Amino acid sequence: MTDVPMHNSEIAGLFDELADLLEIQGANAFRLRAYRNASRTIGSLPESIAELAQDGSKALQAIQGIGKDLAEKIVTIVETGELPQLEELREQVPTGVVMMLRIPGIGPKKVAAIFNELGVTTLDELREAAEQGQIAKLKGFGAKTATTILEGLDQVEQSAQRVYHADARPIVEQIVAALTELDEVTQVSVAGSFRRCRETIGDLDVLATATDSARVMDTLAEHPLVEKVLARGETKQRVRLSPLFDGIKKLELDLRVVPDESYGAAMQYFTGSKEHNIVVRKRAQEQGLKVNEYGVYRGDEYIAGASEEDVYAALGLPFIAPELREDRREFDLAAAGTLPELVTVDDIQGDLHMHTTATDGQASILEMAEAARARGLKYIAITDHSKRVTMANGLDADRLRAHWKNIDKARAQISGIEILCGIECDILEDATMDLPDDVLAEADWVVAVLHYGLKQPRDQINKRLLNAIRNPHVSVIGHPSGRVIGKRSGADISFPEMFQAAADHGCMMEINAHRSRLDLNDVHAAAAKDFGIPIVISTDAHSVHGFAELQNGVNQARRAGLSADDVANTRDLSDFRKMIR
Ligand code: DGT
Ligand code: CA
Ligand code: CA
Repeated sequence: MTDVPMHNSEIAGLFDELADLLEIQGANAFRLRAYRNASRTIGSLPESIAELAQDGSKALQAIQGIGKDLAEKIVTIVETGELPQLEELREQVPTGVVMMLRIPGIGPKKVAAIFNELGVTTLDELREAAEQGQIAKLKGFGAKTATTILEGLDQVEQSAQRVYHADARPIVEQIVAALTELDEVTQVSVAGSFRRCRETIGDLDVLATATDSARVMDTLAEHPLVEKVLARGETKQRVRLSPLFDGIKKLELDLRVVPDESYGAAMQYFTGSKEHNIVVRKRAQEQGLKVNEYGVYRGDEYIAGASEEDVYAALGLPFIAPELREDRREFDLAAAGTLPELVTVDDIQGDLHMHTTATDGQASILEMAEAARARGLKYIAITDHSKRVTMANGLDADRLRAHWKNIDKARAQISGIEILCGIECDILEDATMDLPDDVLAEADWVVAVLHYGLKQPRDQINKRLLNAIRNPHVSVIGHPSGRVIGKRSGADISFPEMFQAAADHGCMMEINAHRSRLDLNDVHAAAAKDFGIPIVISTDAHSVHGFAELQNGVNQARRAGLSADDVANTRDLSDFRKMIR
């Protein structure tokens, strides 16, 4: 058994959990902030904290924001896999109570009141208490809070079960790599929703072909990321993985070892989606064929199954990219011979949404540009926040103009990458822009966004978006819905109206690539393409590591059926500039 060091994200998750638990217990804000900042720092560091910790707590203290106390805690975590203080808190505060923190609009103080005064310890009990009017009666709560809780509960219960695709990726990659190394293994692949690149993953599905299936299953069972074997058969195993981030989400993984001649059929079957497979099976039946996870058959005769291409070909279909397999329009496109060649991350030449230390980013203009260039990008737009976002030290007109001067200076200091002077400008609640038109007119690139008042009625949301779209200085609508996956639903938008206006006025639409946003989503991005609106995939990077999010946005674009041509920032800068109105 190899010793895989703890992921930074796992360690970060423990500090988040610590802060949550302490907050419910009413700990002072200063301590909480220290733990939350530590979590953020650790989560965004490129080097392995676990490896640094092997040199002792002194090495860790060299990291900005990590003091003696934190450093010692990290060493304990890395050496023992746990933190005694956290174990104690977990015993004092039930998991169900911690989960209440995820209900939008319900902070730790309210959670503490629910726990201490009503003795409510699970989400089910909370629902009951809200439905029976006990919540509304609590001091400082009222009927409105009870409603907020009931609405939020549905969301929390769903999201608690699912993990962001990008969070699952490093985990499943390690496991696949460990299995691939075995001599007895010939092929390993991930199937299921992970392969289809859904924005969240319920569980992982891994397929392998091997000369010795017991050896494959033993290896998985002993993998450091596997916490428990839940079930094991001759060729099938289900395991629970170590907690990912917050001690709540534990991914489970199904491993299936299949014969060579069934590998393609199994990949096809277990990649899904269920809805896609139903159509595939119906198609087979219409041709007098049968398709299952073992192969394609005519009567008892095996026709195909070794590769997915063979399986689709046997049914008279071209290969359909996994991202498109949702029974949306993939079969129509296949029939018409117009399945798109999907955009890839290598097609992307520019990143048009990012932050620097001028507002809430962690790196300077030049550092961001260097990091972008190192990733092969040819141009970026620096888009710091406008003044309404006081929390992020948003820029007013004077500071913005000074910032743009600094961008000009940075431009002169770096070659091989172009930097556009941009701004992420809030569309205010009253539907005006946060900065005057004469300022916006000076920008190379304006990302207009909703941050506040997301819960306004549809009419007002529409008015805000349409005003922004009609503003000739606005280049793109950033994260249009404002949702945070599993945590906050987006604004109530009339998408057809918004897209029609964007198409009429030459305003682009963003797919924000951050794992928790992915906004536009797949369905809406496909609709935007139908309107002929150029899509921009941008990372919204807040540090030099943020560029890695690009893959998530590209995944979402692929699920929307976008080709490189549909994505504006696949063009070189001169062609891209021509597309900015
Ligand atoms: P998830 O895990 O909720 O994110 O979504 P999936 O799509 O990975 O679903 P999962 O893990 O339940 O099953 C993996 C694939 O196996 C699924 O996409 C299609 C296939 N599959 C599973 N159960 C059925 C079934 O009852 N009928 C059909 N046709 N296919 C199934
Ligand atoms: Ca799955
Ligand atoms: Ca599964």
